[in-house]
Amino acid sequence: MKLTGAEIIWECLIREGVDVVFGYPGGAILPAYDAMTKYPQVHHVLVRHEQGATHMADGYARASGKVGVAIATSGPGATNMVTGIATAMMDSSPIVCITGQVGSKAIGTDAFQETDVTGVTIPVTKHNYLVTKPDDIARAIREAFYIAKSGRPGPVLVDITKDAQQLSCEFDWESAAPKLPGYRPDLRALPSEYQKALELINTAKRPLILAGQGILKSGATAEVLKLAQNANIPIAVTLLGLGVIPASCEHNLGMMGMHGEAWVNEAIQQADLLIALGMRFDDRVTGNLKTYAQNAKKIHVEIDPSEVNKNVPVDVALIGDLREILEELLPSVKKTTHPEWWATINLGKGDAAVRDIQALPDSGHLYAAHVINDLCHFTQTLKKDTIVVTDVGQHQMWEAQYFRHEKPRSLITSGGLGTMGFALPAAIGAKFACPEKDVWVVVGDGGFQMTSCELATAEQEGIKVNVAIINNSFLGMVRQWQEFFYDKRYAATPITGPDFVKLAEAYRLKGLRCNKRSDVKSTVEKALAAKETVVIDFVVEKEDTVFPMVPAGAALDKMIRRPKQDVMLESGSDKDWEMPSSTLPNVFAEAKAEAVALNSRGKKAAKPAKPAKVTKPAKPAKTPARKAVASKSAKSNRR
Ligand SMILES: Cc1cc2nc3c(=O)[nH]c(=O)nc-3n(C[C@H](O)[C@H](O)[C@H](O)COP(=O)(O)OP(=O)(O)OC[C@H]3O[C@@H](n4cnc5c(N)ncnc54)[C@H](O)[C@@H]3O)c2cc1C
Ligand SMILES: Cc1ncc(C[n+]2csc(CCOP(=O)(O)OP(=O)(O)O)c2C)c(N)n1
Ligand SMILES: [Mg+2]
Repeated sequence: MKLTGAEIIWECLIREGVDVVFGYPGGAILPAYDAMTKYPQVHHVLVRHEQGATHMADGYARASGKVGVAIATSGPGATNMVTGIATAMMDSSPIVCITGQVGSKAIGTDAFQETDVTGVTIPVTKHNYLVTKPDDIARAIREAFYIAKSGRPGPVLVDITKDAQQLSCEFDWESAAPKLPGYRPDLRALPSEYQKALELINTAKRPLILAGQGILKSGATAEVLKLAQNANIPIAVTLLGLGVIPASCEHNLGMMGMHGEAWVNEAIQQADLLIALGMRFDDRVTGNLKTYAQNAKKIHVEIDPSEVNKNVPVDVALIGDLREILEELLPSVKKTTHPEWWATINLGKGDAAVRDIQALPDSGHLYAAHVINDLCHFTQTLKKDTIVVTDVGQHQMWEAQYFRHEKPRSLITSGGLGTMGFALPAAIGAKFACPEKDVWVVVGDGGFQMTSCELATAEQEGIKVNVAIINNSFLGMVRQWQEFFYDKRYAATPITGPDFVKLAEAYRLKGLRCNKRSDVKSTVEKALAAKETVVIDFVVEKEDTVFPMVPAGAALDKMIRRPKQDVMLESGSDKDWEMPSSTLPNVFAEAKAEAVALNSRGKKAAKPAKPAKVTKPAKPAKTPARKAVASKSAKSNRR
């Protein structure tokens, strides 16, 4: 059958099972848009910025497990996609981006809207193609889908010149099957490594599973739980592993890493065996590599050989698909109980385990943790199948700490690139993937302003997502680093914004505001009852801090904990909040000295200094004082 290149694009997408694409038109992609009118079975979502298209495709992919598709024109359209492509790359999300390119004869002439987008995206794509002939379009698209979803998933870009879209050729789907002799996504682990792994698992006294996003990609939740149950092994999860192992699973200790649970990081440092399953030892997870889990042997089960021995040297590497590897291992794993190891871990929880913020008396102030804890509680008691999509910052970490994810794909967040502006468009993509689910956006007042234009996309499409803005009038996570490591000089972190309620209304959507904990429930109920997208401005305490925290470069168990006498939670006064140095645990000073030394000079950490004197900050413009709130019973809310 003879078709134009533009028609072949849509024929291929349909055969790949695509029913929705996210895009924005322009000159070099116009033939493809024109041909689109003949293919009503593919729904096109007109975004407001091409970055939004890539995040929507990414959110769609993460929510559904299928490949998400984004389309844009050449030049600025294509370069606007780069952040979304890099975001997908870092978190192994399968998306295919199709871009128009100037005519093949004009390539290299600095033609109007010409950018070498395959050149630009080499480091942030799993693979990319420049297609200059209609005959090559079908194979490029078929290979793009195959590469995006096989092995370790990732983004693939197909850049198609305008003349390749306009010219015609014979279209034969069958003969355009992928031909990729050098691509080996189906690696198999060596039998000798299985033996070594079994020996370590069956003889370990203090084993710990590190559960990552690879479990989700492999669909291996059941196998991981079986391993944990058979040998009674505790599990620590990464940020991207949240939900992959249910929060209520008795073996699940919680999140590891920079803002993970203190007892989880302590368990990692005390373990004699780490079994890393589909996680890549990110620096947010390991802290200082020189001091990381020094007493532990390490087994790494990983599909991408380039991840093995990259950050953490391991004793055994099982390279291949996690589920297949665990199916092979499980029958030979001995039943054990490890009672002493569990007793040590439970001891480590200590008072930090007591953090039922719901039980705290209402002081009249609203904390982000309240909002997220209550949101989790209300959506779960309503038995709503909910997906939460977070942006990047403090609210992201509070969501990870206080929302209890029970199901895989119930949390979507930008982990590796940490892309502010991700949440709203990714949530729109997730809603297209799962229209039957409630989709909540948890976003900071800073990040929301980066891509809030996509509210118009939600309105035009008539789809509903619920947006919870955690509005602290600060670029909160950066402010927190300034608080700890830059003597509270809040340079460029106080941030204003529009009236978010009026903004929502301007988009013909619903806007709500909540600044009291007692109003959270009714606000959530109102949001759920509305048919349209709802934007809620949760006005929270401005200078709250995410505890615990491992300063960048510090050892994993050198965590900054909420001080025992937390002035913010316990004082009755209304004065500016200041952390008195006398109340700082020594570990704060040690960790801070270590981090500052590593950060500023790239040298070894200096000897732990005396607790640093924390000076009172100059008051930034428009940043009202941190209020002292809550009663003595707030002591139990330590992390
Ligand atoms: C502000 C901020 C703070 C953060 N703080 C923390 C923190 O405190 N704790 C934390 O954990 N993270 C934190 N992160 C996230 C962190 O940066 C990483 O994104 C995250 O730790 C990566 O998790 P992962 O290794 O499980 O997932 P990924 O990065 O997705 O890695 C998954 C691994 O699984 C492998 N894989 C994929 N498919 C398969 C398969 N079929 N079989 C076997 N292997 C497979 C992949 O090759 C990859 O190596 C933070 C991020 C931000 C933005
Ligand atoms: C695109 C982008 N720019 C800058 C950053 C650096 N950064 C990380 S968190 C953060 C602050 C986020 O502020 P906000 O969205 O208000 O969330 P909060 O931390 O206050 O919850 C910044 C600027 C980033 N991650 N992404
Ligand atoms: Mg903020």
